[in-house]
Amino acid sequence: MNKFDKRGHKRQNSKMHFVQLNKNLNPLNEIMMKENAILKAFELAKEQYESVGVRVEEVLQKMEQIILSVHCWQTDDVTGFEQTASGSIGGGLAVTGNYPGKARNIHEMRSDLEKVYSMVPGKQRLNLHAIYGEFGNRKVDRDQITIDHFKGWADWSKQNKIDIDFNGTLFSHPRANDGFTLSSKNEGDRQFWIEHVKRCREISAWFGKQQGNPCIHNTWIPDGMKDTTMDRYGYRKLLKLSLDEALATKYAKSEMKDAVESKLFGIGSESFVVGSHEFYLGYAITREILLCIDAGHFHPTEVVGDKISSVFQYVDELLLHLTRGVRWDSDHVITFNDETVLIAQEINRMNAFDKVNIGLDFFDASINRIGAYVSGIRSAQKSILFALLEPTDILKNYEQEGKWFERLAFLEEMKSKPFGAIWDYYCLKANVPVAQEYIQEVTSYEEKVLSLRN
Ligand code: RNT
Ligand code: ZN
Repeated sequence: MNKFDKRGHKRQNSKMHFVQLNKNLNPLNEIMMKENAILKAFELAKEQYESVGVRVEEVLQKMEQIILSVHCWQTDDVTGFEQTASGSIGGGLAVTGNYPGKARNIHEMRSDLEKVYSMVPGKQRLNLHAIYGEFGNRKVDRDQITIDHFKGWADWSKQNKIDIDFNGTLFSHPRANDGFTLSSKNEGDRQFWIEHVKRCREISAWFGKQQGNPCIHNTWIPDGMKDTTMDRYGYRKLLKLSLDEALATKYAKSEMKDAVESKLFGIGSESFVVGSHEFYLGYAITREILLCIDAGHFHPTEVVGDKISSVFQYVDELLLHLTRGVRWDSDHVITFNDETVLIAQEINRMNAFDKVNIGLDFFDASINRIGAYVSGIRSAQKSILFALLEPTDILKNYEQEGKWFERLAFLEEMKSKPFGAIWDYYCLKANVPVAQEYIQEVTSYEEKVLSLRN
C-alpha cells in the first residue's frame, strides 16, 4: 500500500486514533488536532441523527457502495483525440470559457483524472466517449473504431481499479453537420451511424467482460431541427428503425447494458428533437433497456426528481446524468442544491440505489477544470449523503397517518442537522481532503501541472 494517503499525508497506523494535545505543535500534530476535532464533531452529530432513528454507520457503509460514473469530457471540453476532429463540438452542445490548462492528450487527461479521483471519497467509475480512443496519428472514422483503440484504457482501468462506462459519439462530425444521425434521411449517413453504435456496443461489452460488471452504454443523438418540422413522425420512425438495427446484437447483461438519453432542445434544434422524452420512454419500456435521464434535459420548471418514481413503474433500471442547467441546458457544475438533493431523496425513498446508475454530465471551461470536477463530484456525493441521513420511516409514517404538518416541520428540522460533520468524517475516513482543504490542492496542481500547458 502507498506510503501516502489520498491527501498526500504520510499514513499513520491504519486505525485513526485520538491524540493528546501537544504544546509544541509541529505539522503532524496540527493534522492530528484537526482530525481530533472532526472526530469529536462527528460523534456529536451522530448522536443527533441517531436520536431520530438514523443509523449513521449504516448510512456511511451505504455511501461506499454508491459509485458515481465520472464523465471523462470535463478534462478537455469534449474535444477527444481524433485526427479527424472538426474542431467544433456541434450537435447543439456548447462549452463556454477558455480557462487555461485543458488536457491536450491522453496522458494529461489520465493524470488529471487520477488527480480528481484522489480528492473525492469512495469508488468511482469512468464514463468514456468514443472520441477518446487511442488513435495515434491515424484517421480512424467513427465507423472504423475497434476494441484495439481502447486497450490502453482497459489497462488504465485495471491499474487504477476504475471500471468503465461508454458512449457513442454522434456529434462533432461532418456526417452530423446537417443535424441528423440515426434519424437521417440520407441512407448512407444513417448506416454510418448505425455502424458506429454497433461498434460502440461491442467495445462496451468487451470492457464489461474484462471488468466483471456491466459497462453501461449510453446513446444520445443531437438529431433535430431549428424550425417548424413537417415530418416529425417520419424522423422518429427512422430513429426507431435505426436503434433496432444498432441494438440487434444481444449481449449478456453482465457485460453491457444499453441506455437511451432524451432531450428537450439544443442550440439549433429548438423546435424539434427527434429523441424526445416520450420517444425514449416508450423505446426503453418496449425494448427493456435503460432510460437515461439528464437533469438538464427538461423544461426548467419541471422537477426531474419527480420523474424517477413514474418511470420506475415501467422500466427496471435507470441511468442518470447529473448536471445543473442554469436557464437552459447549460451543463454547469453540480452543486448541492434542491434539484440534486431531491433526485437522491427519491432514489433513497424507493430504496432503489441498486437500480440507478449515476453518471455525471457537466462541462465548464471557465474555471479550473480539475476544481470543477472535484467540486461537482463532492456536491453530488453530499446530496446523496444528505438524502441517506433522512429518518424516512418516521416521515413516511407521518404521511400515512395524515400528519402533514408534522411531516413538513420534521423535514425542515432535518435541514439544519449537523450534516457537514458527517460529511467531513466520511472524507477523513476515506483519506481524502476534508472540507475546503481540496481547494488548496487543486490550486497547487494548477501551479505545478496545469499552468505549464499552453
Ligand atoms: C447532450 C447530452 C450528452 C452529452 C455527452 C457529452 O445534451 O447531455 O449526454 O452531454 O454525451
Ligand atoms: Zn447528458
